[in-house]
Amino acid sequence: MLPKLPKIILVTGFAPFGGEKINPSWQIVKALPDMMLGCRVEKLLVPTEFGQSITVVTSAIDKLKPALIFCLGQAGSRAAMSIERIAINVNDASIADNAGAQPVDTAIVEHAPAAYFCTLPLKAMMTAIISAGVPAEISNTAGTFVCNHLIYGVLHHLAIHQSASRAGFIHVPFLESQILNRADTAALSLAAMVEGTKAAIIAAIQNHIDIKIVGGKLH
Ligand code: PCA
Repeated sequence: MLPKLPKIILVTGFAPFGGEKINPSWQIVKALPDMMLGCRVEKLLVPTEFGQSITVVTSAIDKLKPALIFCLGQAGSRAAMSIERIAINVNDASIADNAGAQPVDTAIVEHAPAAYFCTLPLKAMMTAIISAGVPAEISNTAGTFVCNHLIYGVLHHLAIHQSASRAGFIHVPFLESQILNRADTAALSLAAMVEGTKAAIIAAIQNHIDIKIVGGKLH
């Protein structure tokens, strides 16, 4: 019997923050095709805000019931597309979010696990991105700002609802247009990051029935 492919894939990107005019994550998401390997690609713009980001994405998950969830965010200090391995139960913001909130050393969810592993096939995605000619790496920290907050909230939501959906996070470098006045900072083109993201999504769909990474939680 042929494996049943996921029908809906949710891909999210963030609004600009920290004084930037654009956020490459949403530019990439907007440029993705609407169908990939027979799956419908749902695209969602997420506010760069503690709390609200989780509400917006978990509401979409409840409505759409996507089999695979890819959250993207900007990490301006990075030179490669970074596939996150883990989300930790900590908010520790060094700048305010877009609603003015700046939580320091707080839990994302009180009395919840210290961390969750992302449940997408990290290595297959990394290999696929590199094969598309785009730099990629596995990252062992998504930071402690809104990106880590969102993916922790998503993985916690899936865990408490015993959902079979799988979720992960890709941090992306700046776009070239964002580094014009800081030439020593890394950047990638939009075209490259769209190709890299497409390759990662295709790899995850193809691995959907044979995921090597075992999702779990750390206490
Ligand atoms: N990057 C931030 C939040 C929104 C985004 O695109 C982060 O890395 O936490």
